Amino acid sequence: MGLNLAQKIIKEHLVSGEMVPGTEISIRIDQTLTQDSTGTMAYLQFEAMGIDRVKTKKSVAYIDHNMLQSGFENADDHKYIQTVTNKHGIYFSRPGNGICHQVQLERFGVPGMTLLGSDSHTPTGGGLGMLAIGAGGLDVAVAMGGGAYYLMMPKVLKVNLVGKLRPWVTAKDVILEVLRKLSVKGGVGKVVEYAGEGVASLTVPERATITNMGAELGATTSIFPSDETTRAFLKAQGREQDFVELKPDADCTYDEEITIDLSALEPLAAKPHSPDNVEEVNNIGKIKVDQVAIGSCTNSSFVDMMKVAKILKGKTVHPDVSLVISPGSKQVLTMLAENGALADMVAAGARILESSCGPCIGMGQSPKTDAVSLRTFNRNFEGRSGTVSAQVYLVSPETAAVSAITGVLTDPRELGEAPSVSMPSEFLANDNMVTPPAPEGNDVEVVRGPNIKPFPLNTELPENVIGKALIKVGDNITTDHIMPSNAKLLPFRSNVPYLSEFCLTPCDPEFPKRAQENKGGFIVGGSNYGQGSSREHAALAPLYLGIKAVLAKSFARIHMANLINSGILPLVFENEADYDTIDMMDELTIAHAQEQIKAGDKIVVKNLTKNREYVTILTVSDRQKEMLYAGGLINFIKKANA
Ligand code: MIC
Ligand code: SF4
Repeated sequence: MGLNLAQKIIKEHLVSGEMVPGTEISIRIDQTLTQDSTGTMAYLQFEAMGIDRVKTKKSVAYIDHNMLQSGFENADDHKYIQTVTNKHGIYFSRPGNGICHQVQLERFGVPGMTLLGSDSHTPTGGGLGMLAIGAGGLDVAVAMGGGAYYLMMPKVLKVNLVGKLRPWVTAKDVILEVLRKLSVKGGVGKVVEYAGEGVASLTVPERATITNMGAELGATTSIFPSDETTRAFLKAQGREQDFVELKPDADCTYDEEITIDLSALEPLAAKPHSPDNVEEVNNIGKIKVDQVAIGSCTNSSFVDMMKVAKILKGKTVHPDVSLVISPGSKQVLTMLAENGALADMVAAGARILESSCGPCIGMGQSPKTDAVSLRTFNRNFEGRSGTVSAQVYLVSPETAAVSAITGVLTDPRELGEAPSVSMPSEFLANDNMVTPPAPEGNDVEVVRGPNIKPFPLNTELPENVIGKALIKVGDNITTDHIMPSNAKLLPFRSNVPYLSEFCLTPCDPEFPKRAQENKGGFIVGGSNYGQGSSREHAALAPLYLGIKAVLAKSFARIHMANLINSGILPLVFENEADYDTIDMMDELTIAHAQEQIKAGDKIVVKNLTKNREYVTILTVSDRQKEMLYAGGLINFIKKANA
């Protein structure tokens, strides 16, 4: 029987395991990417492994998140990353060169290759036909050292695209529709593979918008075939030699399938506070808008920006709206500057930000109290904008630009004829802001400023795991709750002791203090615990606070892997109703933890306060069990090399 595209690439890269969904496999990684807010940890961990040079085909370190430089901390991190990458054979994309996913797509992505990135939106590369997966920094560090990447063999869900998008309806609306259908949990354990006659009508950046937001489905990754459209994109980037055609076998099968009729879609918006809370813009109505933010790794391509510029040309942004625009890369920004589109944006009153993540991760531009903010980004979790009371809606660049002019949420079709922008036959390809590594790294001195603190290490799993339930939270807790990131905290990504003081504070400001006073304990969570980003700080800060296990109804993929890498037990209630019987400060115990883990996947947790027993499931491989005994991946590697 034939293979679908995801299976083909996995087969080609398989190092261990059988391609049976739900069982552990490992794959060879061709390319890696890091960004600065997860990168410092990843490189500290890489250094701890004692490997001289990276062993991948290409590894790139981007500086794109942590750009405000409101103190020395960010700049310290940048210098550390610049020097450590220079030493160890990694390309360095300087601040100003653009958002990692946009630049990787433009300049480095290769169809059919595997890409592992320390950022959850790494699947953007799926728009080029890559198997591009987001992971914690430690997994990326291991991959840079030539180690395989371990994951559960995913199921493959086919999204059959039929028809063609109508004017003003965009790739963003496609992925919002998929999110509406499948929810933020609908992709867990799956690769989302796009197929069908509708694929051909979508450009590579449009495909990338769709695969980018596959992260919001909780999917392992998302992927499009590589076809003549892909060839044309690579050719326009001066990289036709990187093209290979890739498609599923004609007789392949899929584990699941849904169909999206592109021609039936309308402009959509994800309403506060979840990317799957989707409704037609028209139905939501003309709510007053205070801020419009256009950019992010989802929607900051050249064509997106050109459409925005055409909509804004000759108009003025509504007096009650602040419009900010961040073009995704130096390539995009330079092209807009050269063809005059940038002038049209500025003349209309747009505030131009540098090519970086910016407001998407709360690095500036937090809206006013109770503001309605329309964003072309991918996440609208409560508080992520930096303003807890803000109401963030996720929309297409077209809906955003039109609404910026009218001052109310507006279905862009009201503007009349849609702007026509075609893909350029040649992009401005200039990699002068990517510094190649030193040919020999031995003499390079790695610069570590005072903000760079060692990362915390766990200790071996104790015989009995004992502690209190230090916090109990509900469903869909995001990594933005567990380890908030904003302009005040992002500069401390290489300082876990400081960050830990803010761990889970959006849920309960007293949590860090309580954890410290009790010398650690347990976290109790609902379903999809840890959804969102790849930041392993959401595991490292709890580790620093002495958290030994998280009991939840279910976990998000990357966070669960990060917990295991940190030696924290991710336990799933066999009976969800047990969740209701635990209260904060209940005394919990896992007796003979190692023996229980060795014996199978059922772990009994005793609630001494309530005199109850909970059966929990620990879905881990034998390799991960060893990691848990050792107290995390680094200790496991050290033990193996001793
Ligand atoms: C995000 O969009 O949440 C981030 C910031 O890019 C994160 C990475 C991080 O926390 O540094 C992600 O998506 O993985
Ligand atoms: Fe940056 Fe936002 Fe993309 Fe994360 S989602 S990589 S913060 S632009």
